[in-house]
Parts: sequence; C-alpha cells; structure tokens
Amino acid sequence: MKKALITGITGQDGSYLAEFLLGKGYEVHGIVRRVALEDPSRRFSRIAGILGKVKLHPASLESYASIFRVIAGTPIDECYHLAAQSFVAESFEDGFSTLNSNINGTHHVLAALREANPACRFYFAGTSEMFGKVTESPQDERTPFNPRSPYGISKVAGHHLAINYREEYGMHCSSGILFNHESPRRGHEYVTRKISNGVARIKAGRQKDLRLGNLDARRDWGHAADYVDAMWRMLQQDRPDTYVVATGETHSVREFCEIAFSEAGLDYKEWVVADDQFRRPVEAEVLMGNAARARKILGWKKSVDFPSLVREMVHADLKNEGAT
Ligand code: NAP
Ligand code: F7E
Repeated sequence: MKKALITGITGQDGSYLAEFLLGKGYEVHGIVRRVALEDPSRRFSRIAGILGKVKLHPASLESYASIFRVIAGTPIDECYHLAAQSFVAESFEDGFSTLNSNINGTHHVLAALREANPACRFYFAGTSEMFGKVTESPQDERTPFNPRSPYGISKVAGHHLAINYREEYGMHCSSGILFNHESPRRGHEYVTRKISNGVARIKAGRQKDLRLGNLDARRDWGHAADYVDAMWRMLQQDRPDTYVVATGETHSVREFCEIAFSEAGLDYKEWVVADDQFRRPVEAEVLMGNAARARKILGWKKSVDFPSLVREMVHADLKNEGAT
C-alpha cells in the first residue's frame, strides 16, 4: 500500500486530494496546525467525512524541528506540499509572514525529506500568480515569471527551491503551476466563493448587496477536484518535471457574477457594488494557461467547464443558506 503525506490537508485542495488518494488505496497522512486539533469542528470541516480514515500529525510550517519529526517518523512514498498562506490580498497586508511560511515552510519540508527520506516523491504547489504581469498569453512552462505580489514572489522562490533539490540532490521534485481552481469548498475570502455565497445570502434575504473590487480582472478558473488529479499524475512519472495545469479559457469576475446571479433568478447589476477597498495595489489583470504539456505527458484533462463550476458553487451555497 502506498503512503502519502499532505501538508495543508485541511484546505480546499488538501481535502480533495486526501479523498482522491484514499480512493486509490493510499494510506493518507496529513500535517495540521496544533491549534486546529483544539477546534476540530471548525478547522476540520472540509475533512470531516474522512477523519477516521486519515492520520493527522501536528506540525508548523515555520518550525523545521516539527516538520522533521513528522517526516522522519512516517515512512511515506509521496509528499504533497500544499500548506501555504494562499490569499494574495493578505500577502500585501503582511508580506513578511507570507514569505516566511511559504518560502521557509517549503525549504523545511524539502530539507527534512533530503535528510530522512530522499527517495520520497515531492509535489510543490506552484501557481499562475508566478507569471504576474504577463509577458505573453497564454502562459506555459516557458513563460517568464514576473510576480506582482509577495504571494507570487514566495511561490517563485518555492518553485526554484524544488528545482534545486531536484537538480542538486537528485530528488523526485515536481512543480505544478496551477491556475485558479475553485469548488464549493473554496475559502470565503476568494472572489468565486464570495460571489456564490453572496448570491445565496441575498436570495435568503440576509445580505443587501455584494461589494467587490476589480470586476474586469480575468482568471482561468477550473475545478479543484480535476486539479488534484493532475498533482497525483505528476508524481507517477518516472522523471520529475514542471507542468502548467489550466483550462485554457479566461473569464472576468463580471462574467462569474452574471452566471452566478442569473442561476438564482437575479440580475447582478442590481446587487453588485464596486468597492475600492477590495482592489489590490497591483495585480495580474489577465491570466490564461496552456496545459498542452500536462495533457500530452500526464494524460490530464479537465472535466468541469466554467458555467458548470459556477452553477455547482451557487447551488451548494443556496443549499447551505436554505435558499433553494
Ligand atoms: P487553502 O484552502 O488556503 O489551504 C491552505 C492550507 O495550508 C490549509 O490547510 C492551512 O491550514 C494550511 N496552512 C496555511 N498556513 C500554514 C502554516 N503556517 N502551517 C501549517 N499549515 C498551514 O489553499 P488551497 O486552495 O487548498 O491551495 C493549496 C495550495 O495550492 C496552496 O499552496 C496554494 O498557494 C496553492 N495554489 C492554489 C491555487 C488555487 O486556485 N486554489 C492555485 C495555485 C496554487 P489551516 O486550515 O489550519 O489554515
Ligand atoms: O481573486 C479579483 C481579484 O482572491 C481573483 C489563490 O488560490 O488563485 C487564487 O488567487 C480575482 C483577482 O484569487 C474581489 O482582484 C475582484 O483579480 O479569488 P481571488 P487570486 O488572487 O487569483 C491563485 C492561482 C493562487 O495561487 C492563490 O493561492 O478577483 N477580485 N473583487 C476580488 N478578489 C477577492 N478576493 N475579493 C473581491 O472582492
């Protein structure tokens, strides 16, 4: 039986990946923050359905000793390093802790693996935010990085750390440059969930408007369940490498609103209010990925299109809010 360790198992992707690996017969281990163990009903909400099937280990990304203890004590074949401060807007507020968690956290995991289990395969959670102010479109594995946020900078550093461990120590380290992926499990601060939840709360009479920042920003949005499949496929290859994972389509925040509100029988123009407090100092205006390499080498393809993703999120939140 293969054994995998997921850092960030309580997050959106970690929860889908844990289910995916259990479905493939893996023994699944997860790293969680010690404080999360004290508040399981809230902090483990995304993994509530599989709590009895996974083994959780407390550790902190910021502490090498705690990460080393878990990695040295758990004989694993694959390590999916998903834990990170992942909210771009927050990285402008506190760039220091984003850089600390995301760069040192990645270095701690890689260094512990090198010391205790160098044969373990490693996945790094790279991101389209590494492209930032894009120099070409669509973006693929050869597109230069030009990050526009502390978050993007931290991920460029993590990506290069993974490649360095691959080249210097011969470790099986792959990096996925994943474009935005969403689901009903997305955190409430990200724009897609803010919209689907806002629609449901407006429909239920609990919210009077929805305040958003840049409605013209364009993102390449896919479904998280499809993207964890790509992570796993990367670690099944004989050789470690870097892959872009994306749908190849770009849509604006406005288009997301249009479909989401109309799904609940509403016109977004009557409810959405532009509010500068949700604009970023600078940002990647338009992102669109070319996943040709992942399709060809990994045999990966998306199964959920953009309108279906929006509808799934809206219907889940309408149900949560009792507004169906
Ligand atoms: P998420 O929902 O924000 O989950 C982040 C996870 O990291 C949570 O389990 C969180 O634990 C954990 N974490 C954060 N800081 C930590 C720390 N200091 N110590 C230990 N654990 C910590 O993110 P996601 O959407 O699943 O994304 C997973 C990874 O993919 C992230 O690295 C993200 O940057 C990257 N990524 C995401 C996307 C996307 O569109 N979703 C695209 C490209 C790359 P708590 O639950 O305790 O907070
Ligand atoms: O913003 C715009 C905002 O916060 C998307 C993370 O998973 O994907 C995510 O990062 C767009 C941006 O995600 C609001 O300016 C407008 O252009 O949902 P988001 P993100 O910043 O793209 C990447 C790939 C990651 O790697 C990250 O970890 O929507 N936008 N109005 C807004 N965004 C938010 N959050 N709130 C608004 O009110």
